[in-house]
Amino acid sequence: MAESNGTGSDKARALHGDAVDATADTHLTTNTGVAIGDNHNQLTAGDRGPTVMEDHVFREKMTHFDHERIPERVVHPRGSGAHGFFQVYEPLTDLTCAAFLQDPSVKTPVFVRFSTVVGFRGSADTVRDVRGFATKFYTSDGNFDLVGNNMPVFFIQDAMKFPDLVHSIKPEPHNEMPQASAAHDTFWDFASLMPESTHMLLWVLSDRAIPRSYRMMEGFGVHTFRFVNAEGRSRFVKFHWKPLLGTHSLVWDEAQKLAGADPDFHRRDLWEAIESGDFPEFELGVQVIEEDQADSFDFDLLDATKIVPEELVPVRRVGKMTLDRNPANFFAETEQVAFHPGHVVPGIDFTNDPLLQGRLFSYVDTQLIRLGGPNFNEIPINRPLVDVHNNQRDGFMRQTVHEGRVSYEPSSLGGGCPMQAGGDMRALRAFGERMEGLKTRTRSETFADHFSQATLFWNSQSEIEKQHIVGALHFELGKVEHMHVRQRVVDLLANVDRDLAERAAAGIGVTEVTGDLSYLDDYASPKPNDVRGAAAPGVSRALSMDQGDDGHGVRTRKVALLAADGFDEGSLQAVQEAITSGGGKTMVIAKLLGSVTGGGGMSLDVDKSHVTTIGAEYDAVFVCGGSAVEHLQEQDEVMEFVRQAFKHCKPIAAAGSAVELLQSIDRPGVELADGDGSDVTSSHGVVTAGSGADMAAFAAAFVEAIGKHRHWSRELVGMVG
Ligand code: HDE
Repeated sequence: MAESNGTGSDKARALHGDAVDATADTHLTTNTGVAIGDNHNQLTAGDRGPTVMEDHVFREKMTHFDHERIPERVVHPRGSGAHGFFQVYEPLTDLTCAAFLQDPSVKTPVFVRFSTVVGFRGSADTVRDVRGFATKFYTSDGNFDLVGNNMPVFFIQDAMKFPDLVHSIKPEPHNEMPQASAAHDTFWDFASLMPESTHMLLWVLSDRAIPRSYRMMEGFGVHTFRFVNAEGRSRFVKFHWKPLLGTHSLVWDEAQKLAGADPDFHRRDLWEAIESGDFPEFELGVQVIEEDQADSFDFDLLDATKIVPEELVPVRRVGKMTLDRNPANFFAETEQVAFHPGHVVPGIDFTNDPLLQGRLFSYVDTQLIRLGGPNFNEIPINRPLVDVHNNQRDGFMRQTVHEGRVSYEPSSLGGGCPMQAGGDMRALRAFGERMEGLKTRTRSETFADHFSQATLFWNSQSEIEKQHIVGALHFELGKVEHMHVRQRVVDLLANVDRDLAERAAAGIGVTEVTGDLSYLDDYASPKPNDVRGAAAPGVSRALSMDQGDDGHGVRTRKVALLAADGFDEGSLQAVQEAITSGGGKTMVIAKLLGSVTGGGGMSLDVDKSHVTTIGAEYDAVFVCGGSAVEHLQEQDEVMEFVRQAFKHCKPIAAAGSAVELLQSIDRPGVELADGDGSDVTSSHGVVTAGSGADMAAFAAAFVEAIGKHRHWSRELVGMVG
C-alpha cells in the first residue's frame, strides 16, 4: 500500500504535471502547437473583404471560446476553494481503520470548497443562505469526500423531496426572481407545507446564514455515518468542523450592504487570508455513538432534521485541517472539483438515512452532465494520489492510455491483474448490517417529531439571536405576497414557540396565531407526530453563537483607521501596534488615495478611499484624533462610516479630539471619555480616551472590545434597531 507521508503540497506536485505557465516566455500557438503569426486579423479576401472559410486559426480560437462554459452546479454553484492538509491528533485505531486517521505524523492533502446553495455562480457571497463546506481528503486509501454544510440539519428527511425543495427556493420560474434568496412565495409555500423543515428554517433564519467569513463558520457532515474499525466493529459517527477563529456572523443590514459593495466578500476574505499567511484552521470533531446508545435517543439518528445535542454526546476534537494554498486556476480546480458523499474509504461507511441514500445517487449523476461524461475523476483536482486500476475504459475525454489487451476481470491473459483486493487487504467492504422488513414507500414513525428540536434551538438562542431570527422572518415573510402563506408559517411556528410566532406575526400583518396545522390535510403533507420527543426541549449551549468573549482577540480582524491630514500620531501608532501584534490588520482610509500627513510630519499611505470601500467591510473602526478631526467631521462618508459601525454593533475607538466626533453622532446611553482628560472609557464597545490617557491602555481596551466581535448590548437597550 502506498503510504501518503506528504503534505498539502503532494497534491500540488501531482497537479503540477498538468500545470502550464500561462506567461511562459514563448510565442502563441494553435492547439496543435503551430506558431501563430497574426493574432489580430482574420484571413480575408482582400483587406476589406469577407473572411475566407480556410481561416482555421480563427475558427479554432472562436470555437474554443464559444464552448468555454460548462453548466453551473444545480445547487451550490457559487463557491470558493482552497488547498491544505489535515493531521489527526492521535491514532483513532479503536474507532476506525481509515488510514488518514491513524498516524499523527501524516499530513493528508485536502481541497475544500465553500459555497452558498441557492444563488447562481455570479451571485453575491453575503446572502442569507446555508453554506456548503465540502472537503476532499486525498488519503493513502483513495479519496474521502466529507460533503457538509455549515448547519447540522437539513430541510427534508427524504431525498425524494430534494427537487421540490430546490425548485421552490430557486428564483421563481416565470420571471427568474429573486436571485439568491428564500424570501419569496414559492419557498415559504413549500416550507409551510413541509413541517419537517421547521428545525432547519430556524437555522437559516439565524445569523448562521450570514457568516462573517468562511474561516469563521462551523461545518457538519449532517448525516450519521459509520466508523468501522479493523475488527469490523461499527459505531455511528457525526462529523463536525470547528473553526479555530470561533463562529461569527455579520448582521443582516451589513450583509445586504456588502452584497452591493463587494459581492466577493467571502471569496476575497478567504483568498487574502491565505495570501497573507493567516491560514484558516478547523478542527475535525466527531460525536461517536454506540449502537445501543442510539436506541435510547428520543429522535432517530437516521433523520437528517435532527442533531445529536453536544450535551448528550460531546464532540471529540480529533485532528486539524489547515488551508494554506490558494488554487492556481479557479476553473481547473474550484469549478471542476467533483465531490460525492459516496467517496468513502475503508473505515468509513454509510447509514440508511434516506437523505444520504438519495445523495449517493445524485452526485455522480450531476457530474455526468456538468463535467461532460464519466471520466471526471481523471481531471487533476479529482484524481486521487494513489494509482487507479480498473477495467473502466473509453468515454468522452478519456486521458489514460491503458496498455495491453485485457480490460476485464477475471483474466488469465493479464496474469489475473488487476485483481480484487484479497481478504487481508485494505479494501472497501460494506458493513454487514442486518436488514429486514417489507419493501415500502413510507416514512418511519420515528421521524415524525418535527418540533422538539426546533424548540430546543429557539430556547438555546440568546435574546439578541432571537431578535435577529424574528427580524429575518419579518424580511422573508414580508416579501411573501400570499397572505395565507404568511399565516401558515406563523401557525407552524406556534408549534415551536408561541412567543416566536407572535413576534413574527406582529411584523407581517398576521393578526391571529392559531398553531392549527389542519391545512396540511389538504395537501397530503407529512404530519408531525402529536407526541413530542420524550425529553423536555431544554437548552443546548452549543447552538448559540452568542457566548460572550470567545478569546480569539483580533487575530485576522480588519480594523479601519479613518484618517486625514493632521492626525494624532501617538494614538494611531498605539492602536496600530496593538492590533498588528495581536495578529489583526489595519487599513488606512481617507478621502483620497495617496498619503496623509500626521501632526508631527509622519506620512501614512492610504489603503482605500471612501469611493472604494464602505464601513461594512471592517470589523472595527478607529477615528484618528489631532487636527484631522476637523476634516473628518466635514466628510459625510466618515460620519456615515462611524454611524454604520455603531449600528452594526462594532467596536469603535477614538482618543483626544476625536471623542468630539463621536459626540456629534449622538448616541445617548454611551459613555464617552473627556477628550481633554486622562481616562479610558469602554461603553457598549465604544472605547474612548482623553488626550492625557495612557495610549497603550487605550489600545488594549480597543483590542479587548474587538475580541468580543459585536456589542449586542446596543441592540438590547434599543440604541440601534
Ligand atoms: Fe448536495 N448536491 N444534495 N447536500 N451538496 C450537490 O452535487 C443533493 C445535501 C452539498 O462544492 C450537487 O456536485 C441531494 C445535504 C454541498 O462542489 C447535487 C440532496 C448536504 C455541495 C447535490 C442534497 C449537501 C452539494 C450539485 C438531498 C450537507 C457542493 C453539484 C438528498 C450534508 C459541493 C454537485 C461542491 C452539491 C445533491 C442535500 C451538501 C445536485 C439530492 C444534506 C456542500 O448532486
